[in-house]
Amino acid sequence: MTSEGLIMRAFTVSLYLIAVCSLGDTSWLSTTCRGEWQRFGSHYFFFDQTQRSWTDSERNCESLDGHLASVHSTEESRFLEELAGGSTITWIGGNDGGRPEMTQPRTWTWTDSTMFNYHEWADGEPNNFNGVRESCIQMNFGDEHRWNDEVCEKDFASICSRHIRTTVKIAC
Ligand SMILES: [Ca+2]
Repeated sequence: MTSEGLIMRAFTVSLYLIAVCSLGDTSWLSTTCRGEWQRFGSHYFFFDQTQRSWTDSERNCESLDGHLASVHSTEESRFLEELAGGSTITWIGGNDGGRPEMTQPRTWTWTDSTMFNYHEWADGEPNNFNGVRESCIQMNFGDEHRWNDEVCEKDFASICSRHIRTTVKIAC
């Protein structure tokens, strides 16, 4: 190859690298474009092993055109349990708003705005353990793999969901 050819080749490679780098952090592409979204009913679900706080997990799901998963039946819960590998403690979208009061009753909501019409708390939960505010819900907790209220700032895996009719920003 001539020196001019080498220069052109280097120029082309540089342009390619600039194009790739200009996309920013593309690590999420591998998690959203490989068919890892699994359908149950009217939603697709995606298990993300990355350890994040509950708030960062919700933000991550929103960046994927969804929310943290809401759960509305035993069947759906078992599906999500299997998706999460059976025993990985995992954030889902339930929270009590982070209000400072510790007393009952606590009002739980889902980040996807669906009704909080189902729950499967582990024995003794939710409990604001040791008097610490635990405003966020995780699944696969304890021997029976049920729900626990936990401190939202702690890092765990998460499950995102999006409605099957949601138009995603990035086509894969
Ligand atoms: Ca708890």
